[in-house]
Amino acid sequence: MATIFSKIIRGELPGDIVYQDDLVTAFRDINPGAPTHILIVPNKEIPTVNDLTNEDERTAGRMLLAAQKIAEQEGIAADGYRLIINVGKHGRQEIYHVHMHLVGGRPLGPMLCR
Ligand code: DGP
Repeated sequence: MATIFSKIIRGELPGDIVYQDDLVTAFRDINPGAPTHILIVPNKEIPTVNDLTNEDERTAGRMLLAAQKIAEQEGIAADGYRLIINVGKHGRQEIYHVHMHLVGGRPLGPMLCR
């Protein structure tokens, strides 16, 4: 079964896509936690960071380079932003298709609630 994110990537479900290349796609989060909240997702379905292999090295690197480009595109690069990847149960990962959150557009609070 394809993930929701695969369906957005393939255009089978609506998504506000802001960036796409041969390895990754980025679209706005449906439930934004900041003025800019974008998900950067490998085009290949990989459930969690734990499932990455050496073959995915270029894809993993591309996620960061896409984040850099999108932050520039969104006008938030100079002020800064946060990149987050949730992994598994303790990481409160909801969608089991690797994704990196790019959040910014305002000063963000502390990284973790203690
Ligand atoms: P995580 O907890 O890291 O797995 O975050 C999943 C994020 O995915 C969450 O912030 C909400 C977002 N999301 C869930 N379903 C959809 C959807 O159908 N479309 C979009 N654009 N985002 C979604």
